[in-house]
Amino acid sequence: RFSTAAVLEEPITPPVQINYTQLLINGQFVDAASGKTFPTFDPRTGEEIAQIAEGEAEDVNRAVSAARKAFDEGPWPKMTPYERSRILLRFADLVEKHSNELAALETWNNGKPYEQAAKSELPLFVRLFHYYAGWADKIHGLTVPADGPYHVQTLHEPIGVAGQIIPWNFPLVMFAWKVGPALACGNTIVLKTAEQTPLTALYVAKLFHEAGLPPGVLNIVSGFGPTAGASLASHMDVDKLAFTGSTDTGKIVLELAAKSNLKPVTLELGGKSPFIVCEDADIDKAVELAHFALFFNQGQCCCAGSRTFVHERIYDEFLEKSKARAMKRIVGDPFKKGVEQGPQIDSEQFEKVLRYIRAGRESSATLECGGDRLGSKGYYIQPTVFSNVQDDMLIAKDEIFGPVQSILKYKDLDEVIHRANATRYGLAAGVFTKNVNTANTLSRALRVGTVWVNCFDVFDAGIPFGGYKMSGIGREKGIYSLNNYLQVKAVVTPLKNPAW
Ligand code: TXE
Repeated sequence: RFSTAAVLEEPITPPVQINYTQLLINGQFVDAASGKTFPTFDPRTGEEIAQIAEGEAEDVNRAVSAARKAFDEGPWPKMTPYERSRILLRFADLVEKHSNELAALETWNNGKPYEQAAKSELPLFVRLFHYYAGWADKIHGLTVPADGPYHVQTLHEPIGVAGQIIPWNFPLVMFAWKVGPALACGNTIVLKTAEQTPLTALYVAKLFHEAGLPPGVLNIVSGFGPTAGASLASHMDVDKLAFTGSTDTGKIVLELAAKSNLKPVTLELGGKSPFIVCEDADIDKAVELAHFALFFNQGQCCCAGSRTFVHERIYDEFLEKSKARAMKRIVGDPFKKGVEQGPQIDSEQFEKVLRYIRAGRESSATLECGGDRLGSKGYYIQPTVFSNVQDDMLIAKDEIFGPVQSILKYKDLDEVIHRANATRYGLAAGVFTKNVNTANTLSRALRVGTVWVNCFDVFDAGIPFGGYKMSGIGREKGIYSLNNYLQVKAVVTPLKNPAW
């Protein structure tokens, strides 16, 4: 039996109101040029919660013009870095003040547990803005020794208008990863939110203006990918594009950027991250961490530990305990205290996850628990565990993006290194061992952007994040993110001015 806290009860009324549903262009909330709107839904019920202005090409044009003007003429790039830093700090403080409402809005629109949003994601959001506010006045170039009588310096300048496209799994955290460094470097922004989760970005953008952000510096266009998103990616007046989402869409936006004005693109894409449990592991701890690595955020994490590799000698015990842990997972209304898992984001993702579960059932893998929807309303899915998973099965190769754990058996380290790397993705990996040599060997051998040793999903502001291979291009967070939003200019001057 699964622990279902409240799936079958009436949904709890969210303790927040929806105040902002229009596009935010040049510091003003405005309707879409077409007057069109689209519904946004509550994943607990599938019911509409609000109508949102639907931005399309013309709105993207308006937003880019506002951002261009704010960059070329506006006070933003001309402010001192310290003045910009203070606005970022004031904004972070305002978000902190409103974090309960924001967490409620995030849960309502996304379905993630309220406690997770309030206690982990909102504090991380605030921390990210504090972190980047700290960078704003520490960005500087170098003096470079030259082979002649020249004084050579580099200036690190903002790149201009940044287009940013974000997904729905962490709407606020993704906003912070993108907006924080871009603004710290003095850029202006047009941000397109995911069509599933437009609400919290509009709310925080309002707070940004209260904190003193000049109009046009941050513009928010809600809307769909093939219209608003594609217009932004192919816009001739956007100087840089940052995208987080699926690998397939990443390829599309990269092509649009190349075919328009060759704007540089950073991509944070999908993954199929291995979580490697070594022979010497404390099994109970490994079970808990592997469970967290996969099921966190309803399994909707690009870096989810979605291939749990377990050494053959501890496999049987690990499996029994993992199954028991999954069956105890508390699934229910994400507003209810103690709930660990809410609904999937929407019907499309819900159906996709169920399709993969069906593929797993039809393969020779063993369904240990779960395997179906939970309740009859909304997008809840039973925590699901497959054992005897083989590398060539669909569930071991594709990103499922749901609460479906695949457990695979291995014999030795060389074998697991080879199998862990035998994927088109390379975003992250988990390693669980007491042996420092094993930890070092695996950390160096795995072709991924992050290795978490005896921990998982540690997302501090300073830690860079991004993928090898088809998991992306570039790094976000930390010092590495600044380079995405800066141009480097070399200035060369003779040491002695020629005698003219
Ligand atoms: O992603 P899309 P979807 C993975 C995950 C999920 C799958 C599909 O496996 O099941 O992707 O999710 C915008 N031009 N991830 O369909 O389409 C879109 O509006 C420009 C992993 O939601 O990539 C949204 O803002 N933009 C991931 C953003 O791209 C376009 C997080 C992401 O949507 C566009 C989410 C276009 N033609 C899903 N088409 C991660 N890396 O964390 C769509 N978009």
